[in-house]
Amino acid sequence: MIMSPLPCSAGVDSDRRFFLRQAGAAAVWPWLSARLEAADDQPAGPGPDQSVLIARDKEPLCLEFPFATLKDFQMPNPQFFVRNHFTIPQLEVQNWRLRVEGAVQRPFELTYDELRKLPAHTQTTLIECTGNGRAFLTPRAKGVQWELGGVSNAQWTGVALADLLRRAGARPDAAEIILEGADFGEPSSEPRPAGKIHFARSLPFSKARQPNVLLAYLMNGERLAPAHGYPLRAIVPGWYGVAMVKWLTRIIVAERPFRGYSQTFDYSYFRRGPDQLPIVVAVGELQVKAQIARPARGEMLPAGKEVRIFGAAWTGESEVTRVDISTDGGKTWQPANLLDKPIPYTWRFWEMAWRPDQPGRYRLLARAADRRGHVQPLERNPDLRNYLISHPVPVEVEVRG
Ligand SMILES: Nc1nc2c(c(=O)[nH]1)N[C@H]1C(S)=C(S)[C@@H](COP(=O)(O)O)O[C@H]1N2
Ligand SMILES: [Mo]
Repeated sequence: MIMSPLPCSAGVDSDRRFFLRQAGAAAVWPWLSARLEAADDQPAGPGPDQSVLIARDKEPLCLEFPFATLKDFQMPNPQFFVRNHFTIPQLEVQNWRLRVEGAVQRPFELTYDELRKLPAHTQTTLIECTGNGRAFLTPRAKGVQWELGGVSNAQWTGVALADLLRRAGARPDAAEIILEGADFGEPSSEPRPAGKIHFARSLPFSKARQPNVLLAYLMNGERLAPAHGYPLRAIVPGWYGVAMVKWLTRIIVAERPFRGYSQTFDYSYFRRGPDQLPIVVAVGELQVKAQIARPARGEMLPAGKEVRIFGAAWTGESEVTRVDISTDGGKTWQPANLLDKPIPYTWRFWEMAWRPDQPGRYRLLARAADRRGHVQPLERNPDLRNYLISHPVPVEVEVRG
């Protein structure tokens, strides 16, 4: 494959030569070159705090945010949930490259420094794992047993995927963009391909071209931690986490839909057409959803005292416009108060004051709706297999006199 030379890599070299000329004497050369090497060696950001997060899996590492402690709109990096399928690759930016290839006129490769010199964009985006809430499914569904904390929101900074596709001259009739990570291993369940595979996932070209789809190197203003994809990961606003490939090393412009493992045998569900025949679809856009953070499941509350019911709601390519709360297991509903301003692709906090006068057991439910009129389904649709868990999950509390 032919790599076209990049103007900015030439820029780096001439800067360095200029700098060396300024430094002058030959005697300083070994010392200076060691210093320059060290300057290129940008470290990864601080990783997850395992004393705060709930370990759902040690290897590959899966850590849940304790959702009952929710308070920050932007989740501090050490508290952001983690979902890995394989061992975290330990990448060094000096050796790391991003390749853009496939159905393009000008395939190219970027170094980390070259990438950091491209125009940067910032986008606040929520990541939810498609299995979030799985622990509440009956019968038990296979996969990581997330309760409510397979979700977090952060501010991401990086380059627009669209800019790189333009630079490569992606064919306008391309079907999809495949994102490949450096991590690899054997998938844990059948059916699966033989041996080790890399984590890879595609986006339709129409989605990949949106200016808010980023390849991010900063998370809340800090370098990504190795657990979150250092040095580079995809951010796909409005989609489930599985599309936000970490440890990105390759972008392939594909002329046909990509039927890779993580969007066929894994991370897929059934949708009924007008003829009622179930067809397999890859997990993509987020479902509208509200979750109660507090009170927490099993909490004891004093009768006759006001309680604040508090949580968050989010959706895909729309905006949360309504959250309703039931304190009687779904018989009656009252609107919650939506807090702050809606920011697309993030979560919106909400609250409702509740004063339970009678002692007893109460089932609290939250149900969100978005501007398009999508409403959380009250019942679980079994066609969704072990994914897209968006029916309201009851929070049972006890009120004592
Ligand atoms: N390369 C790679 N990217 C990946 C994954 C992975 O295992 N490998 N997991 C995906 C899934 S299923 C989710 S939910 C998100 C989780 O991102 P986080 O660990 O930063 O929270 O990363 C996605 N990107
Ligand atoms: Mo996920």
